[in-house]
Amino acid sequence: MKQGFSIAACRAASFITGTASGIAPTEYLRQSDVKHHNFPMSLPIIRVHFLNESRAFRVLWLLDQLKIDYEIIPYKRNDEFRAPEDLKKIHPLGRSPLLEVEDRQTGKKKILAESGYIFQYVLQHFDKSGSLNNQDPDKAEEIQYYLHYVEGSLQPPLMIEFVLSMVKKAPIPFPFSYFAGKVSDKISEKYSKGEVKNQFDFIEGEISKNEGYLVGGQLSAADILMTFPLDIAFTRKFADPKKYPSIQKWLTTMKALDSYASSKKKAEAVGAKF
Ligand SMILES: N[C@@H](CCC(=O)N[C@@H](CS)C(=O)NCC(=O)O)C(=O)O
Repeated sequence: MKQGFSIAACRAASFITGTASGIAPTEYLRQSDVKHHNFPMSLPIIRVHFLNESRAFRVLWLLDQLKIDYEIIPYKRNDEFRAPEDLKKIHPLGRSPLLEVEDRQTGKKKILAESGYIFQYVLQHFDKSGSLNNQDPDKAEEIQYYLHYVEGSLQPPLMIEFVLSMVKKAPIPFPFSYFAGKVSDKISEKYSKGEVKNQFDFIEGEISKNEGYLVGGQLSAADILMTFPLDIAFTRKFADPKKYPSIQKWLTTMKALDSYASSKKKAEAVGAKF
């Protein structure tokens, strides 16, 4: 079991680092730069392996905000709300988002996993003008921090709340359903509910002191990455929007971006639900 895991992990690492692909992404330019300057180089083909009703949406949104062309490869969740096995053919962990980057000249491909890493990669290689970064180095570091924070600290208690809510809805016969509900409430009360509050209080404070955005009073990649978990936490009632006016206002600002609407439209065109 342990060995199986480490083999999978090694395979995953080789997928992710995949420098053998021969792609030199640092040399790519934005499509607009390419058109404008008539450079012979072109952007790679970018495909987003997109699981329905998932955090993968924010990768589409990021690419749209940067005006980068991409293809969507859609996957539907199964009856257990899990990803289909097909996704494991792309990456051993079978999670979404996955970003496929194909060199137009050589046809070589690399697969990138992990939302924060995908964001970091896209920003580094395709946001040459730094439109979603910050000129101030300290602020740029804060953006990097959020790329780790979102999955490392914010998502875990939300995930626990989600799993506990599933336990409460599960078709378990009485009286087991009653005890399962009690245990779920206890875990939520002792850990995840308080931890969600802790995280939301922190984010509320950051947005209110940063003039309506997460970093430096302006839109950055951190905002696009963080929108999904905060929005879904309100929708699933893991946090009360009334207690977090700055987050609520920020969500409205974020959803008013043209790139939000255009990426959503592209996802809906391939059958995505939100
Ligand atoms: N930390 C990973 C998490 C990826 C992940 O768990 N994605 C979910 C979608 S929201 C998924 O693929 N779930 C499928 C499953 O659990 O079967 C990331 O940020 O990319």
